[in-house]
Amino acid sequence: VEGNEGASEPRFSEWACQRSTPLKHQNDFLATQLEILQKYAEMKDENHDYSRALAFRRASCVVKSFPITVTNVNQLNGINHVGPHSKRVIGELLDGYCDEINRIVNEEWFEKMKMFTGVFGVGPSTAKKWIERGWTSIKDAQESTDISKDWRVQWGLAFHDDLMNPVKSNEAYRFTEIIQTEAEKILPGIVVQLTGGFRRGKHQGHDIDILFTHPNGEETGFLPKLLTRLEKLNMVLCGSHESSSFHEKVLSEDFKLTARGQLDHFEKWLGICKLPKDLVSGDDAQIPLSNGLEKCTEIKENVDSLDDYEPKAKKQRKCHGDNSPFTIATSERDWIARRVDFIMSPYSQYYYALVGWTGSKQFNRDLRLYSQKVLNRKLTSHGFYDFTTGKTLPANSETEVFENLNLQYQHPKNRNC
Ligand code: DGT
Ligand code: MG
Repeated sequence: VEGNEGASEPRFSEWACQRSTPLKHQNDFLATQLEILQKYAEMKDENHDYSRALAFRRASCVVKSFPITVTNVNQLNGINHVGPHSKRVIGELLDGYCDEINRIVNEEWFEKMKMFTGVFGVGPSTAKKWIERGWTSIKDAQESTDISKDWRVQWGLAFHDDLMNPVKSNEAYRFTEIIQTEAEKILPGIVVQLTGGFRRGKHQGHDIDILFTHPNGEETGFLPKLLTRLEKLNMVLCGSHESSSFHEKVLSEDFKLTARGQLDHFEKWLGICKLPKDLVSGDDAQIPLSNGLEKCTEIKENVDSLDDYEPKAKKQRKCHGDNSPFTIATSERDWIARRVDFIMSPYSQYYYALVGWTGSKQFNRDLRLYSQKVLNRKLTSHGFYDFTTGKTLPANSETEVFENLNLQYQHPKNRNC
């Protein structure tokens, strides 16, 4: 631990980015309960301040990386980020009953909020409006004619049954293999990296995040071509392409560290893909990876569902979701809908992007706050900016990102704050 060399008992750092936070740890119950309070505070928050929510998240993060099982709240005395409220809750939980959490988990409003915000494209404010309309189920939203025009919400509702089913890690790996194969055909030398929770060793997640880069800087136009190819393979349901909005200023501009994290400026495609069912349900040992791809090409194209993707379109933003969503019963199709994010990073920013897109969100928040407060530098997924010299520090590996930050390297599996 930094600043404590030679000491027999390493100090428990106040910075999560200086601690190891594995997926499996010994304080799972406490962490889960504190995250209920975080979620509830996030949903209740009318001013988009999130400081209350973040306080619970930081406390959860502490117990996740705490070296021993917490059996007595006094073990947390003097530990930063476990404030009086979190401490009281932990004490009550350890005594066997926390009235505050008990009330929250039994609150109908909270159940509905969790249900509605689970829909792709639906945030707390939309969910609140739906509750105010008296809707009590996803079906109410699906059957309404007065629904958001947002393509994500429309398609999210149409395929909610699929999307609420977590993506498994083997699915994510197999899909990445398909993408790797197709990407390599389009642009030899392209780097294809599965990121997000799966890179941190999670066994399931809500989406598949894939980061691309090209060492020779030949990536321009790649994502539209990849999407065209995936459409030919009938693997695209809907999505939206965003051009890069990066400019030098974003490296140095002031930024707000919110609970929602900070949006980056990479070229990206966010959407819903169709994954062949055998890719989803298949046993690792029995189905060779290539099968998934062959199966895809066999699926009859659904021409009604998609516009041609036009890479040369004048529009900066092309949205497959401009089409009306359709529904097909799960039993009548041989694919499952999955949320997918494709992100393209220039090679010079790649390792910062990799750290950013590997997450966790809380690990990133902490890294960025640490850069700002301790180093007076700005860290984003695009680089690491020094306010005093006005320069950015390059990184040629993930290890170098940590070195630049003067931090001990944390393996992705230990970034599960
Ligand atoms: P999941 O999918 O529920 O298992 O959880 P994660 O950890 O994969 O989270 P996800 O998919 O929302 O995002 C992956 C990581 O990428 C996460 O650490 C935050 C980061 N990220 C997501 N969207 C953005 C964005 O728009 N800008 C930036 N800078 N980072 C983002
Ligand atoms: Mg993810």
